[in-house]
Amino acid sequence: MQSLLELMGQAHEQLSQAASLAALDQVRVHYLGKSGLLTGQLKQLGKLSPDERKAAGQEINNAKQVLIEALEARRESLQAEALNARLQSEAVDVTLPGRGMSQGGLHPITLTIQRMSEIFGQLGFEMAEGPEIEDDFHNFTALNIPETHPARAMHDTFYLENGLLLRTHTSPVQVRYLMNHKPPVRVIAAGRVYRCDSDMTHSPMFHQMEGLMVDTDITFADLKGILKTFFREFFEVDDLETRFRASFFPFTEPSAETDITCVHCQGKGCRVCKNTGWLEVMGCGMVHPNVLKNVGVDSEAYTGFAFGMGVERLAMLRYQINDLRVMFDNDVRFLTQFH
Ligand code: 2NM
Repeated sequence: MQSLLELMGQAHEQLSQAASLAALDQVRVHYLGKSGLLTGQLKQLGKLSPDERKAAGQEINNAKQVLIEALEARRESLQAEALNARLQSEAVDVTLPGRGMSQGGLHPITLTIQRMSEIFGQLGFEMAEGPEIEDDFHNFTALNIPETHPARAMHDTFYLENGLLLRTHTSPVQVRYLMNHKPPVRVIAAGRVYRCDSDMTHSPMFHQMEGLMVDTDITFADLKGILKTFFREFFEVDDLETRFRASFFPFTEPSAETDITCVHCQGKGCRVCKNTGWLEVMGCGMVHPNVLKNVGVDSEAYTGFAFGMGVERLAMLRYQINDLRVMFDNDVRFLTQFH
C-alpha cells in the first residue's frame, strides 16, 4: 500500500508536468499500459491471501480510476491550451484597413479618341473600323493615289512579304465603308496607322482620326461648319476660329490645311504656335470625283468632304504634353496622371 501511495504521488507529479499531449500519453502508458506500473501492481495480487487480495484489489482499482480521471482532466486542459494558442496565433484584426486596389485608367490616346467620337457622334457621325493590314487597292488605288506617288515607296510604307501592307492612314476604312453603304454617309474612323518614319516628332505607329460626309449638295461650307464646331467643342473654347489654306492631296479637290486659334495663347503668339497665333491641326478637302467613282458612288449626284487629323497631336495640345515619346513609353508615372 505504501508503494501504491508513492506510485500515485509520482504519477500526479508527472502528469501535472506533462507539457504536451504526447508527453501525457507517455505518462498514461508508464502507469496504465500493458507493462505499466499500476498494471504491474494488479498482476501482483495473485501472491496475496484471498482476504488481502480483495482489499488491495479495490485500492488499486480505485487508484487506477483516480489516475484515469486525472489524465482525462489534464488532457482536456492541454487541448484547451493548444486551441487557445492556435486561436491567438491565427487571430485576424478585422479593424485593420484593407490593402487597397490600385486603380487602372485609360491611355490619353484612348481618352482623346473617345472624346472625338462623342463630339462627332453628336454631329451625326457613325464610327467605322477596318483592318490594319491592307492591300494596295484600299490604301492607295481607290484613293486616287498614282502608282508613282512617293507615299507608295518602300521607304514610306511598311510592305509585308505577301504583298500586303500596314495601312498608312485610316482612309481605307472609309473606302470600305462607301463600298458597303449607300449615301447619305456620315462616318469617322480612328485607329493605328504606320509609316516608315521615326524621330523626335514622328513615331512609326501613330493614331489618326478621319471623317467623311457624302450626300447630295455637300459643300466646303458644310466642311467648315462641322470642323469649327468640332474644334470649339474639343478644346472648350467658344470663340476658337479656323483658317483654311489651299493644299494638295490626291484624294480631295480642292484640298486644304486647317489651322485653329492657338489654344495655348488664344492667338496672341507664343512658343507653341511659333508666334503665329495659329496651330496646324488637320488636312481636309472635297472628296475627289475619282475616289467616288472608284468606290461605286455616282459622282454626278453626290459630293462629299473628308478630313484627317493626328490623335497624338490633338492629345498633346489638349493635355499640354510637349514630348511625343511619352505617349509610347507606358511609364505609369505618366499614365496615372490621366486617371
Ligand atoms: C486627310 C485629308 C484629306 C480623307 C479622304 C478620305 C476618303 F476616303 F474619303 F477619300 N478619307 N480621308 C482625307 C482627306 C484625309 O488627312 C490628312
